Amino acid sequence: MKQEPLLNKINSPEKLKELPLSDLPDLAQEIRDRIIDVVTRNGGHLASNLGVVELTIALHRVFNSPVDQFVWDVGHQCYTHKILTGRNDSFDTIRLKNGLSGFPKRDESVHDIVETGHASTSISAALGIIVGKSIRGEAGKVIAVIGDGAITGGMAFEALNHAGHLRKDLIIIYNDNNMSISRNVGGLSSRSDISKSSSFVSRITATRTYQRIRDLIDKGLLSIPFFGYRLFQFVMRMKRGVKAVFLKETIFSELGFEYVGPIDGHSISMVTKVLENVKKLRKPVIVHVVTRKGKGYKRAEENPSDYHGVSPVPAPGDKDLVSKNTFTNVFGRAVAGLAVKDESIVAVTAAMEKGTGLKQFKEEFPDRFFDVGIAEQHAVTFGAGLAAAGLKPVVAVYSTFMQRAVDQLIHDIAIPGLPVVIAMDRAGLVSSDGETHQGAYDISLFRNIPGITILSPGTAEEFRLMIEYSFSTSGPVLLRYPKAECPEGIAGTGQPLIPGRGVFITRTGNRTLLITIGGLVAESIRAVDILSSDGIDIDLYNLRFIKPIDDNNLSDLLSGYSNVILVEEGSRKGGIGEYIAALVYERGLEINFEYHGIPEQFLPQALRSELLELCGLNGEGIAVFVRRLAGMDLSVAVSS
Ligand SMILES: Cc1ncc(C[n+]2csc(CCOP(=O)(O)OP(=O)(O)O)c2C)c(N)n1
Repeated sequence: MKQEPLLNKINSPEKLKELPLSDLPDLAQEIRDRIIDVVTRNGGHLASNLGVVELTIALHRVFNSPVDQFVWDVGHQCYTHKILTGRNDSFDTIRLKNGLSGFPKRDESVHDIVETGHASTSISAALGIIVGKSIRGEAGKVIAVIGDGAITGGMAFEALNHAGHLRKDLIIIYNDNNMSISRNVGGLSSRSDISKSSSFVSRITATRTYQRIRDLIDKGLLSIPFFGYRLFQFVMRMKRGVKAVFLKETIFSELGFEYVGPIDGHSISMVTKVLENVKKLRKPVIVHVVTRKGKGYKRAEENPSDYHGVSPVPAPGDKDLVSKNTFTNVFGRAVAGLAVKDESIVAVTAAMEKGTGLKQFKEEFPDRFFDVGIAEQHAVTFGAGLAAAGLKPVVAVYSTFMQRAVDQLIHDIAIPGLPVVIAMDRAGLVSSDGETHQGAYDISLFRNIPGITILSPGTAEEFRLMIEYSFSTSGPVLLRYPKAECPEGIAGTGQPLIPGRGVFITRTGNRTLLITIGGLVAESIRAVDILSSDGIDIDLYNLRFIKPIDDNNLSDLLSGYSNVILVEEGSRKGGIGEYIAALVYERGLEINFEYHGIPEQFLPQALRSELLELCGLNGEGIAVFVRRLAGMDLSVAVSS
């Protein structure tokens, strides 16, 4: 008879604790199967989640969530945590519209304490919580789980430094799988096979003498159940001595942390025993856990980078998910093409080589390609340095992660006027990742910075022109484009760029004008077609430049219309529409002007097509805006 799945019995961490130790490997297998099944359908972070199944089981066995609190860095590896904290039944809705979030969400569960999505925040947040608990006299441990990728972010170092100083009993689980999305960058990352490693953490623990002593004391310690804690403390002191004598101090010890590890993160019993001892320490501690990204799913183990995040199965007709001609691909090919002719072009990414389309560039120009780790601030200022040295850097970054580097853009690039190209992918509405990943704010954050140019392509030919233009300009240029199919062959969009000016896509000489830009060019053309099939003709103008805008040219153009509607795929507040509304006011233009963008709210997860619909920014929605504003004039235009 088929046994009832163990998962059916577990709707809380308490239930998990009731399972005998011997059932845990089977439970881990059930969780893995569940994750693989759902994520291959819905999309999501596959390899990262498969790597922490045992670790998460051990964490929930040893600690008492929600009295003890977990802070997951990035939060992309929280699927087992969600399954074990009462969300297995709804797990198959993960990342879908109105479904479970792919990241921790406070309003989803009391077990999700901190909301995340961006990397390297966990230690800061966890430290704040433990300080808060101690001031309020509340019980409970705080455990930050951070990967070797996320720990490369500057914030993590800032927090480590502070945490070591405060000496609160913060526990940091350092999940070391040697991978960020691509192979990890830098001296702090290490290899699972520690004996072969040349990295910092492994180097210090890889000498034979150290290994032997460490093995001996670890085994001795862990096999004594009752005296474990006393012995553990003694061993800690000894290990410190061993390290001090043989290996100097580790960077973590230097910062004031007790350092434990590395231990096998797939051994539930080993992790459990270590955590039980660590739990009793009254000082900051780092537990170095070695895991395998993609564990248990051969394809993901062999190719963790491709399986870091997988796309959902595309809905019929969802071109954004199946198209090979995305904005990202057009960007990657064009930059690599220009770099053949111009040896001063160099490319920088902050751990998003594939996502930003720089793979081809890396393969063709390995010496001119730089992955700086999850370090957007550094990437931008590093780009400034490259430009100051006479090179032409392009820093490719997602719009949402560029939020990290506002000051670096102002202080290091814009004030000195350095020719750095910032290519912002995923600008606008972003599928499935929810609030933290929407590219809604770059226009309002950056448009007011003096001396920069911001361009947004609507088609492939326009994009190529803009990339070429960016590298030939003497100052900073930002490009913004969505994760979407990139249309090609649209009238007008191949015309040469004139600074501050756009181009007409349709011009029939009537009284209503639709202004569009970037990812909304395709949707606006659909709106024009929808209206035209009802016998309504409007003009369509593609702005091309978000900044600068040639005010005189634009106000002359606007004054030829009665009704003007602008649509933009960015925050409506502080966006291009507001800028043009001020222009209309200042110039005293007597037109009906209306603008639409992303409303002032954090948009939840859904597909880009669903989000466009929600904001009224798809073809149908834009047609509705036009009819509403220009209704009377449209009927006049039609009848005349
Ligand atoms: C600020 C920021 N930049 C980039 C990303 C994209 N990102 C998500 S997960 C990830 C890799 C994280 O690597 P690691 O912490 O080692 O976790 P793993 O997936 O290997 O378990 C990256 C770069 C992000 N979430 N936040």
